Amino acid sequence: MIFCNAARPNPRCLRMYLLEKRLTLPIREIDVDAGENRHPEFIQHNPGGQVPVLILDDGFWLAETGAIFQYLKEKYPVPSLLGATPEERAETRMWQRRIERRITEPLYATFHYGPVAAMYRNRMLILPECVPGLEKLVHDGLLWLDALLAWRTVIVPHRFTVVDIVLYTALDFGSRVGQPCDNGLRNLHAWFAAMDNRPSAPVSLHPKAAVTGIRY
Ligand SMILES: N[C@@H](CCC(=O)N[C@@H](CS)C(=O)NCC(=O)O)C(=O)O
Repeated sequence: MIFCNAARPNPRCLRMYLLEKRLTLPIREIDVDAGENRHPEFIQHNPGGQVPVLILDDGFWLAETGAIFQYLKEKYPVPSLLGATPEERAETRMWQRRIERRITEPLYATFHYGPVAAMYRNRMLILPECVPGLEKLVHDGLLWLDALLAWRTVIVPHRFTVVDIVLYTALDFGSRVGQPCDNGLRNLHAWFAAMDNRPSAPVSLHPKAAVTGIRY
């Protein structure tokens, strides 16, 4: 297996997952700034044109963090950051989808359509006019989550899961690219501080983070 890595938040999410699972994989660095992930040889294997990708031993390119988490959980079941039973895994997937739909996907789209629109214009459809609405969506999602976190310390009740990693890496990134969390969201900030204290949080940062100051 080879992990196609980059200085970006979704690859960081996979790095943190691997650290929590105590797994080490050979790494191939992809230069996303230079558009290496959009070259024909990359696209031919991964039409989504994005990172991370896991190149499996049979040569298949597996993209999408959710699919990669699932695959690695099946290969290396313990510790399971998805759940120990079919019910727990389904519950984790349910929360992951909610967090992606309400928070992380609009947060990343705000980044693509805003500060880096010029770099991404020839890669994807850029809709700058959507930024104000997307920002409202993210805020609404965070408000919703803040209320839920009054009753628990992790997103999926009673279990630290991959969903905490998905949200933490997105919000940490957002904090440095013009999307800080509202200070009034106290439960969310307490949850974030606990995530930030996990040993995997600093170790999962890409070496480029020390140069750019961006948390990816
Ligand atoms: N849904 C995908 C999202 C992956 C994604 O957004 N990757 C970004 C980096 S965080 C990327 O490759 N951006 C560069 C590009 O689109 O050219 C996943 O979960 O893996």
